[in-house]
Amino acid sequence: NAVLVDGVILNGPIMDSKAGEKFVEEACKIIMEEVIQKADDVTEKVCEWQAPETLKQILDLEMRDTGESHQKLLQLCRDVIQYSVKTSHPRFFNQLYAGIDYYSLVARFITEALNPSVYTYEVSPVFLLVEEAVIKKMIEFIGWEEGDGIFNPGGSVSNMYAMNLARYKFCPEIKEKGLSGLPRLVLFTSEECHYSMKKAASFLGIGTENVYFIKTDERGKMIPEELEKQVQRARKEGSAPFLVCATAGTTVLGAFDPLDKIADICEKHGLWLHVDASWGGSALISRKHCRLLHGIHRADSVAWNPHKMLLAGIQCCALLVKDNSGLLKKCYSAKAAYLFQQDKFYDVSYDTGDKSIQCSRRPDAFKFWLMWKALGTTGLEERVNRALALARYLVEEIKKREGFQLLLEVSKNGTELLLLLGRVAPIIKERMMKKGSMMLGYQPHQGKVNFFRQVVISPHVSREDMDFLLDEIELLAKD
Ligand code: ABU
Repeated sequence: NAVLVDGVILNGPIMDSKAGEKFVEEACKIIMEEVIQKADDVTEKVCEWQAPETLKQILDLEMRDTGESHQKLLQLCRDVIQYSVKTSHPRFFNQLYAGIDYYSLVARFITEALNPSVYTYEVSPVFLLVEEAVIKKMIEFIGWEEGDGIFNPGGSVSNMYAMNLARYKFCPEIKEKGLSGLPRLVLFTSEECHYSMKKAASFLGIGTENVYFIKTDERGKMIPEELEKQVQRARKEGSAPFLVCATAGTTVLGAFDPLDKIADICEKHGLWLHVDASWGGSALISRKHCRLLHGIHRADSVAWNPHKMLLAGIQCCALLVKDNSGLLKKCYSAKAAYLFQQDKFYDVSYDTGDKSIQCSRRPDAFKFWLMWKALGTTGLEERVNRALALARYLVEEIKKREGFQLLLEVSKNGTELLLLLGRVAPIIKERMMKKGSMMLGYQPHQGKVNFFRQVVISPHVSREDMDFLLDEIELLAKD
């Protein structure tokens, strides 16, 4: 008595649950053995470098008409892990994220298994409440009495949200009328800002020429007097300044702009102050280092990524907004009737998804919440303090070591030796990757030749890893 519809038998499920469960179990065992248990093992390689053409052969990327056996799939899982970069390795220093936090990892396993989308209370009751609680706590650390916020896929997106929100506040009619008829809008940010500023200006139709880059001092901090001059210049040109974006923790130098002085200028000229604290925001958790962000409570919006210094797992990025009168929702809502019905049986103010430019959205706040519950604020604070103390240790070691120089002490007018040294960094990088001993990023910057940017985050990193880093650079560059 099989039921056939369009030639398809509909009796019983098409999926073999028992086999599926077994596959998950075996794959989890591989994850446990190959990733989690090896996370703090410095005898393991950070990466097993292969050229793209070779890797294509190794991985068997072809998708065929017939499915592969579980045995083959488990081997593929092993291969994927083997040839992927181990960002949890204590010697992965390449980006502004690193290491492993076991609690946020479990939170990610839970959300991957539950597969929720955070837009309405009816499908995400727990995760919506968790997001609300986390945003409230982050707002507390910024120093606002109240506020609003939303978790986004990346700091770049948070910055774009803020830019659009500032513009909406400046000219709310833009939501319906669009860009035509608007004056030339201008925003200000430092020449050390994240490149997402340019992307957002271009994407939002503001135009990259209307981003005025403010000069920075020798440490990479925005010079407030230069900001004042540029705001006046924009006004003289007849354009309409509407936003200043300060940075708390610049991407390359890690500089913190002087927020209090910048806030004074914003107040004087009636400009929205956004702080891109994607990198440095986590210093707010540390009583010792929160002074780096002194004045942040005067910002109108803040981007803060706990996936960076706090290890909440990519991606975990919040845009926080001081306004608590519903500006975020007014700016972004589209009131889709099929999703955000107003006559539901529960309090629809918990259907917060319409504040987002996304529809489907991941429950990113949950991994931060579970980690915060596990470690407490003091555990998070310890994480920040240790990372900064290790960075301090490295600075002192570099000062002592012959053949090494701190970037801030290198002159801008490259001598021949410096230019030659600039060619060494890519060679050292190639050698470290092929050996798999560590990963560290290099870049040229504002007229200075290639140098290494050392990022310290993971609690698995110790003083010995800092010593190793310097010894290994010396070893790799000895010829
Ligand atoms: N905002 C992303 C930073 C990427 C990096 O430099 O590691």
